[in-house]
Amino acid sequence: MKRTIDGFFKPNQKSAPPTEQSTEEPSKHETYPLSVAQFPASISDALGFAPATDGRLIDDRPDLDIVYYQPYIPKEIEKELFQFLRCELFFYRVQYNIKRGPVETQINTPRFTTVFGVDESSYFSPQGHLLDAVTKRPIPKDRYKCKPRPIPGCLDQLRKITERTTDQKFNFCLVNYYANGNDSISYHSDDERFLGSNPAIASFSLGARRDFLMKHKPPNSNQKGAIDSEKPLKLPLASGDMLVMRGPTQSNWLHSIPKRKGKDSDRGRINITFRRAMVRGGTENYYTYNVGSGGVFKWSKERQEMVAWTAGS
Ligand SMILES: O=C(O)CCC(=O)C(=O)O
Repeated sequence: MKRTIDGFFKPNQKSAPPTEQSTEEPSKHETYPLSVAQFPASISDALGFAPATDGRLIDDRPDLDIVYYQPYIPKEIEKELFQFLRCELFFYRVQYNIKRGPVETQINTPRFTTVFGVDESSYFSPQGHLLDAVTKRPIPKDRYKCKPRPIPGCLDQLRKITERTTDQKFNFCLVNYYANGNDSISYHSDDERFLGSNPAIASFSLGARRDFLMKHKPPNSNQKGAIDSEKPLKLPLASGDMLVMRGPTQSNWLHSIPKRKGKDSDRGRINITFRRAMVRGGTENYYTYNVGSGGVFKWSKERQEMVAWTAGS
């Protein structure tokens, strides 16, 4: 059913109606533990109206260049889109070890993560085969230690819309799921060399409102930490909002989603970022830290939480 513009401007619904199933084949791939459904027509059609508002430029601080859409996703589908992605995607709770001097510490990533895509040296054929970007032939078997995954159809639809809005090209989609206010991401910048200089990153928020804090890196320093005394810039990201961080932002600013108490802290939030990795190192890095080597988690409608998933469950 195609929606009309009149239908689209009907008053917002408080809660999402049950999602209709798409008639299109779900996305499947040998690297996926489960298939991923396509967007139902209700989401697909309304996405044609995105962005729902004009972006606001935030560039009033040194080295900051952000476009903030409040919202980007049409209000009519923001809840349904959140529920659809939480149900359809599979996630990981990644653990890894870091060595500080002689001491090895285990890091437990404090949120659920998943990732799709491959860097510029390769691409997926429509049949899902990884091909070399130059020769257009299957990649050598030893190109990657990880197993890159194609972006499933639903997220790829959002990627294409985002590319048109931002006039940028993206080959990676990272998804975070913050189950509640205890899940977080600490101050960091997405300034890895594999993203090239001045990378543009488009970042979507769905579900619970969470604060996005930003601090300028200490001037003339390679230090990772921010200046502690500085008051952070706070963007109260709401469901459907989208941020484009671009230009000198990543090389000069840190960002974080701190833990949250009180209002909205019992609700889940999805963050989707689209990025462009230029070289193989980016692919290895993203799969190591967003898929890892542990088990799969899937949303349970009965239990209303992410549960460990095993084949056949
Ligand atoms: O959840 C967010 O809005 C931020 C996510 C983020 O900073 C990241 O994935 O690098």
